[in-house]
Amino acid sequence: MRKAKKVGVLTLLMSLMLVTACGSNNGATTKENANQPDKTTTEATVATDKKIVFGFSQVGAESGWRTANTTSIQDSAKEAGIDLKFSDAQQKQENQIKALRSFIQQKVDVIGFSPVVESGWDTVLKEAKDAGIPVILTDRSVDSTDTSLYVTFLGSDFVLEGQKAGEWLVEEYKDTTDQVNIVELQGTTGSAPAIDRKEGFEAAIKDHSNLKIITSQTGDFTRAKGKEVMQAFLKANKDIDVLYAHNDDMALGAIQAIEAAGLKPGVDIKIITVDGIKDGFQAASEGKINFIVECNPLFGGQLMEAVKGVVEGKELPKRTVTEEGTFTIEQAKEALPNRKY
Ligand code: GZL
Repeated sequence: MRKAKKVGVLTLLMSLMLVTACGSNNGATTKENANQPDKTTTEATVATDKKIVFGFSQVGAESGWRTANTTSIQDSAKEAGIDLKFSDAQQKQENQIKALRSFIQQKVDVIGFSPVVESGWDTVLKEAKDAGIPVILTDRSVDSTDTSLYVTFLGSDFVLEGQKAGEWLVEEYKDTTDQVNIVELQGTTGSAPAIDRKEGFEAAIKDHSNLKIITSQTGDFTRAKGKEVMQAFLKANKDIDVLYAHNDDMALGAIQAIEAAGLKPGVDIKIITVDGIKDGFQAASEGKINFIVECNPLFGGQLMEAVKGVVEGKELPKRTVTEEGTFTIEQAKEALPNRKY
C-alpha cells in the first residue's frame, strides 16, 4: 500500500511539473509570441533576450580599405553583442544576391550589404521587403529609384571625394597654361565610387581646359590590375604628368610600373589617390603620392548602432555621410603614426 501511495504522489508531482514547463514555453522566446505582452513572455523575453541576427554581404577583400572595413564591422558586431552572419562575395554581384537570399531564408533580423555595383538589386531587395526584413546599405549605394527598399545608406560622398582630388590639381597647376596630361585608374566598373569619383573630379577641372584626361581605364580597385593598366598607359603615352587613381591600392600598383619604367612617382608623374590606407600614407610620406583624399572604412560602430535602431523601430536618416579629410605629403608624414588602417 505504502509503495502505491508513493507512486501516486510522484505521478502527481511529475504532472504538475510538466504543466508548469509547457505554460512557460521553456523560457524560449519564439517570434510569434515575442510581441505578446503577457507576464510569462515578457519575463522569457527579458530573461533570454534573443541576440539580434545581422546578415552582412561584403564586396570582397580586394583592397586595404575593404579589409579595414571588414575588420571594423566584425569587431563592432562583437562589441555590440550582435550575431553577425558575414559573407565575402569576392567582388561578384551574383554571390551577393545569393547571400541576401540566404539571409532571407534564415529570417535574420536585419540585412546589410555594400553593393559591388549600383544596378540590379531591385528584385532581391523586394524579396527582403516582402519578407519583412529591413535592409541597410553601407559604403556604396544602389541606383534603385524605390528608396523604400532600404532603411538607410551609411557611407562616403564619393562625388565630393573626386571633387577634392580635382580641386587640389587645379591649385597645383594654377600658374601654368601648359597642357597637363592626366591618366585615370578607375575603380570597379559600374560601382558607385568609380562613377562618382570620376564625376566629381571632372566637375572640378572642367573650367581648366589645359588639365586633360588623356586616357582612363578600370583597375578594379586592386594593386595587380592597377600595375598592369599603368604599364599599358606608360607604353602608349610618352608624356604623362599626373595619375588620378580611385584608390590607394591601384596607385600603389601603378607606382611599381612607374618605377620599373625608370620614372620617379610623385615627381615625374604626380599622383592623387583616394582611401588613405596606411600603405598609401607610407608612399606619400616618401613623396611618391602627392595628395590623398581620405575615405573612411571604420564605420562598424555606426553600422551596429543603425542595426539596433532598426530593430528598436527607431526612425533613421535615409543618408548618413561618413566624416573624412585630405592629406598633402607633409600632412601624411605627420598623420602616418596615428593611422588606424
Ligand atoms: C569606397 C569603397 C572602395 C574603396 C576601395 O567606399 O567602396 O572600394 O575606395 C574599395 O579601396 O575596394
